[in-house]
Amino acid sequence: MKAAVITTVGDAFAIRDDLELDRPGADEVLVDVKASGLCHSDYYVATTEIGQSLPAVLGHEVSGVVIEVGANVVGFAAGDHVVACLAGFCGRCDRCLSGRSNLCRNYPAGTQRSPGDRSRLTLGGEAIAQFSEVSGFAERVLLHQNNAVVIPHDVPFPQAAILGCGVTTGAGSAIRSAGVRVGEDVAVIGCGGVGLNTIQGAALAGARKVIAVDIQPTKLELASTKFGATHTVNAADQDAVEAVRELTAGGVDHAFEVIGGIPRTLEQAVEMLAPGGTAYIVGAQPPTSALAMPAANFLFQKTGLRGVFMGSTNFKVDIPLYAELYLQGRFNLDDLISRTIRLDEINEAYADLAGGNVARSMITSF
Ligand code: PAD
Ligand code: ZN
Repeated sequence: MKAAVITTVGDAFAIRDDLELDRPGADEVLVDVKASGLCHSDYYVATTEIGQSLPAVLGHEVSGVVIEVGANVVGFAAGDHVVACLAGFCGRCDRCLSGRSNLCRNYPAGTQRSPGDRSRLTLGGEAIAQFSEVSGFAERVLLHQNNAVVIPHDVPFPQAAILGCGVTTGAGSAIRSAGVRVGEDVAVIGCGGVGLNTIQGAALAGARKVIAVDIQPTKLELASTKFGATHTVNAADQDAVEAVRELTAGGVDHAFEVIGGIPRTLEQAVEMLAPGGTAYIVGAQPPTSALAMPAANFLFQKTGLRGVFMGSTNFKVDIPLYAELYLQGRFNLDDLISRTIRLDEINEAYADLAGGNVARSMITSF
């Protein structure tokens, strides 16, 4: 099988055609990949030392067609269109059984093969790490059934793929994690593939002001013309905190940091809150990233700071929901796809993402 492999942090993705993918185990679904999105998280893992086991096949934003299912798989059949989601769950713990699979106590082991079992992915007989239980920069993926969901045939594959991470994380952070309510004010710092979805999630939930903050005019334009931002702030030209406080007569109810790795923008998210507001850490933070903020401000401003993983999604519910809203014309997936590429163009496409030029590049040819 062909796939993009990372062997050393900081190296370019190497395209190889000699990987082996195992046959489906009892709970597994083998999928022919049709689209695979270039989320910033994979680039972050490829370029930052975070303890990821290597060599690995990265990629976690995938749609495709089921080829074969294991003996215990329920609800999937060959020919089904599916989306992968790394927010896997065991389905047996108290969290899962009380409808909060996003807080599964057995994540991620609950959907991994047991230690000692054959690795799902191998190269010359040696195990290759399956990043996020998906490894989507590949021709095929082998998923636990609790890392995949069936979607309608009429959602195009690139649009479907982004449901797996950019949408569940972005829109979910507004709708599920923050529970944005009608009339609340929201600021989103960072309008990439994830942040644009936070913006449209907040708009869908009925926010009054949805303020997009970025340093790229093209992203701000996209945020306001296609995704429901009511106001834009170019943080390269003005102080983001002052601008947001001015636009809202003193701060927002919810501020989302959707860039990652820059402690200053996280502080900005907290500083632009109204009394009682909450800031959310959505962007990925390296293990060394630390905040130094006056604790008393949280006390007297009654504010909070909260980490959000994958938009608190119960993805078996949320992905079909966003797919249906898309088919109804109420959720924009089309303008998230900046361009489609071949697997062997992955390094150039990530360089463009790092430059801030694209919302999402989608691999559609392998
Ligand atoms: P992206 O690179 O598409 O978007 C980042 C955006 O931030 C770009 O539009 C930049 O122009 C903008 N930006 C950069 N610097 C600044 C600044 N100083 N002020 C304002 N804007 C700025 O990334 P993405 O949307 O794919 O991902 C965003 C983050 O979310 C990234 O850290 C990724 O790893 C993380 C993520 N988290 C989860 C989760 O579960 N928490 C899931 C998926 C992705
Ligand atoms: Zn992602």
